[in-house]
Order: sequence, then C-alpha cells, then structure tokens
Amino acid sequence: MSNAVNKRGGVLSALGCALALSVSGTAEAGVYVHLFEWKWPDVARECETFLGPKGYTGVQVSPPNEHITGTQWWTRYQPVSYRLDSRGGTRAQFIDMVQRCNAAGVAVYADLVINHTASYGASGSSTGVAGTKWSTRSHPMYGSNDYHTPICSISNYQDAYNVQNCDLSGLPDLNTGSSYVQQTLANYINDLTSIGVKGFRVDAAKHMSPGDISGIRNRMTGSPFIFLEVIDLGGEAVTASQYFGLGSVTEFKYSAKIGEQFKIGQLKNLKTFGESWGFMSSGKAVVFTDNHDNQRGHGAGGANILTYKDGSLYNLANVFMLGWPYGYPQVMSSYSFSNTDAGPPGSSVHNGTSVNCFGEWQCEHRWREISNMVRFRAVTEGTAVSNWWDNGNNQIAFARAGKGFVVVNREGGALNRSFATSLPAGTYCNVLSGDFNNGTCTGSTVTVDGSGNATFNVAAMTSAAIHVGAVVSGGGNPNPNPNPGSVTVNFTCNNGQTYMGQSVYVIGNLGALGAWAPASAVKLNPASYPTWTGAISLPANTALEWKCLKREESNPANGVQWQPGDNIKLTTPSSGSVSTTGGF
Ligand code: LAG
Ligand code: CA
Repeated sequence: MSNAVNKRGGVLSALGCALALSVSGTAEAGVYVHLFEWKWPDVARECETFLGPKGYTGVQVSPPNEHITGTQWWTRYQPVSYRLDSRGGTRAQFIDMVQRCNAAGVAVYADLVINHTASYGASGSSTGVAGTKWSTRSHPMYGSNDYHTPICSISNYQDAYNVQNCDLSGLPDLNTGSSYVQQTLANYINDLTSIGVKGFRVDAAKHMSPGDISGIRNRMTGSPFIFLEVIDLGGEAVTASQYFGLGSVTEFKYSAKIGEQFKIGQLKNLKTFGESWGFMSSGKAVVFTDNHDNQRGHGAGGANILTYKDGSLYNLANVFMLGWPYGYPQVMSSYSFSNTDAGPPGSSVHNGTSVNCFGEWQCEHRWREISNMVRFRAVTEGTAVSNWWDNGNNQIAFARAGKGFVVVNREGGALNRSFATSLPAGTYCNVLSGDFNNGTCTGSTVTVDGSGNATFNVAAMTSAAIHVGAVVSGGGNPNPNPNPGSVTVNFTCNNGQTYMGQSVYVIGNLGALGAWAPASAVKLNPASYPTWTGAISLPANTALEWKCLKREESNPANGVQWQPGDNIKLTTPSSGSVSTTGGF
C-alpha cells in the first residue's frame, strides 16, 4: 500500500504542487473526474487505459457502501451499512480498482454519506443491496439512540442548528456529535484508507457541524485529501468558510456563474473570474461546471447549469475551466438521462477493448477538448494569466505565461486573428483539434514566430489551445543554433527490474521529459540492467522534477509503475553536464 501512496505522491507533486496530501485544507493540483455510477471494474480499466495516460490526478467514485435497493441513482445516498458492497460492485472489486488506479497514478476519492442513514420506504423494514436487514433508525451498527433527538425536519436555512441536527429530506440524521457515531464512521473511513483510497468527498457536510466533522477526522488514520460538499450560494446561516479548517470545499458559486456566463452572459466578463466574484480563495475551492446533483436539478441546480446536453457549449466552458487557474477542477462524467431519478444503464463501459461512450454513457472526460486540457493544466500549473484578449463579446483568448495559450470562440462566426501568445517560437499541436503523442500531432498545428505571435483560425463554437508540452518542432529556439543554452543531464534509475516488453523511462515536468505523460516519457538504456541510464539534452538553468517510470513499450498504459516517494528535483547548470539518480 505504501508504494501506492508514493506513486500518487509522485503524480501530485508532478503537477508543480509543492504541497503534500497531508496539508488538508489546500486544493490539489491537477484535475479529477467524477465517474458517476461507474462500476468498479470499469473504473479500474479507465484508470489504466485513459485517466492515467491523460494525466487525470484522481477519480471520484459513487458511495461504495451498502445502500437501499431500487433503480434510482439516489439509492446510493441512503446508507444501510458500511459493508463495501454496492451497485458499484463487491469489496473485492473495490480493492482491485483502488490498487489498479493507484498503480496508474490516479487517486481514488470515495463519496462519504455520513450525515444520515436510509429512509426510503421509511415505515417498513427492508434489506439492503448486500442483504443487510434494516429499518428506519435501526441498522447493525446503529440504534435509535445514535440519531439526533427530538426528531425534526430541516425547514429553516437561517438556523444552523436546524440545518445540522434535523432530518434532510426525511433522512434519519445521525448524532454525529456522539463519540460512538464518530468512531463508527471513522472505522468505515479508515477501512477505505487502508485499502488505498486517497481522498474523500464529504456528502452533505453542510448538515454536520464543523466540530462534529473535526471529531470524525481526529479519529481518522493517514492524511487523505478531504473536500466538503457545502452548498453556499449566499444568504444562509451555514457558510462554506466555516469548513475551511477541515479541507477543501465545493464552490457552487463557480458552477452557477460559469453556466450563467456561457449561457446568457458574455465571455469577456470572465477576465476576472475568481475571488473577485465572491468565490472562496482558489486554494480552497473544488470547482465544476456541473455535478451529479445540479446537472439534474437536484442540490442547487438552476436554469443555467451546463451539462453534457449543451454539447459544444459544454466543451467550451470546460476548456475555460481547465485553462483558467482557479480551484481544483472536477470533470463530470455522466450517463444520459431524461428522467431525473433514473439510475445508470445496466451496460458496462468497457467490453474488451471497445468503450461504450458518447451514448448511454456520456464519458465527457473523454471528449477530446476536455481530456486534452488536463495535460494543458498540468503543464501550465503555477503560471499566471497574461495576454488577455476579448472582442468585447464572446470571443476570448489568454496565455498562461510562457507555457500555454487558449482561444475560446463562443460566437456564430469564425475567429481568425494573430495573437501575442507569450510562448517560445515553434510549431505547436492544437490539442483541441487532435492528440499529441510521441512528438506527433493528429490535428492542426499553430506556428508561433520569434516574437511570440501566432495566427489562430478558430471555427464558430470551437476552441484552440497550445502548450509547451505538445510541440511538434522548435519550441523556444528560433535561433539557428539548435540548442544554445542546453546541457546534458545523465539520468540513472536503479533497481529497474522489468518483465519482457516493459522498460524503464524518465518522466518529468518538462516537455522534453514527457510532461508527466507516460506515453511521452523518455526510454533509458538497460546496458547495466537492472540499472538503466540515459543522457538527455535539456535547457540550462532550468528547475525540473522527475521520476523513474516503468511501462510497457508498445502499450504505455500497461505495466505502469512510478518511482515511489517524492519527485527528484534539480536545477540544470548553466553549462556542461550533471548527473541525477532515482530508482525503485
Ligand atoms: C447530497 N449532498 O448534500 C447529495 O449530493 C445528494 O445527491 C443527496 O440527495 C443528498 N445529499 C442526501 O445524501 C439525493 C437526492 C434526493 C434523495 C436523496 C436520498 O438528491 O432526491 O432523496 O439522495 O436518496 C430521496 C427522495 C426524497 C425523499 C428521500 C428520503 O428523492 O423525495 O424524501 O429520498 O426518502
Ligand atoms: Ca446532520
């Protein structure tokens, strides 16, 4: 398990994030996806074949514990027991998924429904999906004295006591202030942590006092990433800021406002998108265009929430979200629905090598624009916005200084224009028109000249993006001297035992080191097996981070193993060469 933690740590710091998972209350670097209602074997396969290779840092999964029976999606939010047996799959399948996602560098975040227990069919007793007998306020782990009394219903959002100690939608409200309840919940959470789960969404956090959640957290092992679902659109007694001491917090204002601007506003307004709009500080915020609730009119839904149903407009909003440096973004991945109660399709997403996406399973996280902006965000991490441009209406463009450039055209006509990109000269892959793999671009290219200018032709309702991790040629060297400021870095990876077809690579945060994409990592030479070595020419005076990586040569998503522990950091010298060593 500790190995997996370390692999995860590697990916995290890979994204320029100086913080460790243990710093709770600080947003993560990177991008995570919510694979809403995906079954565990599908999630595992997705980690290996898509999420890891594309650079997603995490995956939020539906609540893994036993819940009430029924076809509706929201049965998952009515806990019967904390057995890991659910519509997502069995305990064994859950463990397999967590291990395989960790091995692929993708952290699993579990959704914790800990404010309440089941109530549907409230009067009767019933059996949960794993066969546990229960009735309202009576479960193997709880009796009626484990709930808040006297029983009341949430009716007044101006009254924090009412919001936190009464029943939400008739769901029996656990006495989360009691040490027995706190320990019971912590035991469940610690089971997940011991399996290798790296983070938790705290469902209905607004309905538990920060003190109660703190009591649970103090009984938790490890230092998982915690983010709290607090719906705060203003005007209520319970506010998001009351939870900042516990972890990151969902910023629902972001979802409401990005939808408003893309649907009925003007994109030029987004120039200041962030704290000045009344949002929480970026480092606290988990942000999304839509989540599993508000995409279907539940939990703070509204007329302007964007969903997959918005098609190209949804793509544009996600391109903006992922290109814009605010918060820790969640990409929503949905199944198609018209009935807002309807549960997931019975079909699997993965069937051998074929993928059942873009239909009954929407897989927004696989839409090209969305998936390729994940790497853009990693490559531009830590850089400020510069070179903002707008046409006074719904065409915008901006740079992430020196690292990337984005153009969004939410108008009916094409946008043809030369922009000051801030990027080094070179031919870049427009990663929203095609994929960039091993130095090859399957889409159109954009040429940045020696002054940093480039002409973009962006069709109506589309976007374009270039970044220094996807350069076809050039990329900083307009000078005829091919590499004026370059030095040689001698890489060594020790203990690189591999199987047939698997090799050891250098992977790091520079484009020349694959920009953390296993597919683009640089293969080393096994002449002194199991020690692998290689010399790579890199820019002088440049800070970089890297790790050793194992992967299969012909299938970069297979056999992936990251060097455990922190990234190796070094700054290249002004000339000559330098040696650096990692290993397994
Ligand atoms: C959440 N965040 O605070 C979840 O994101 C949200 O999806 C959950 O509600 C809610 N808290 C409770 O965990 C969902 C549905 C509700 C559903 C509830 C329990 O949005 O509609 O309520 O899960 O399954 C359903 C019925 C209600 C009924 C209730 C109790 O829709 O009409 O009162 O069950 O029987
Ligand atoms: Ca409560």
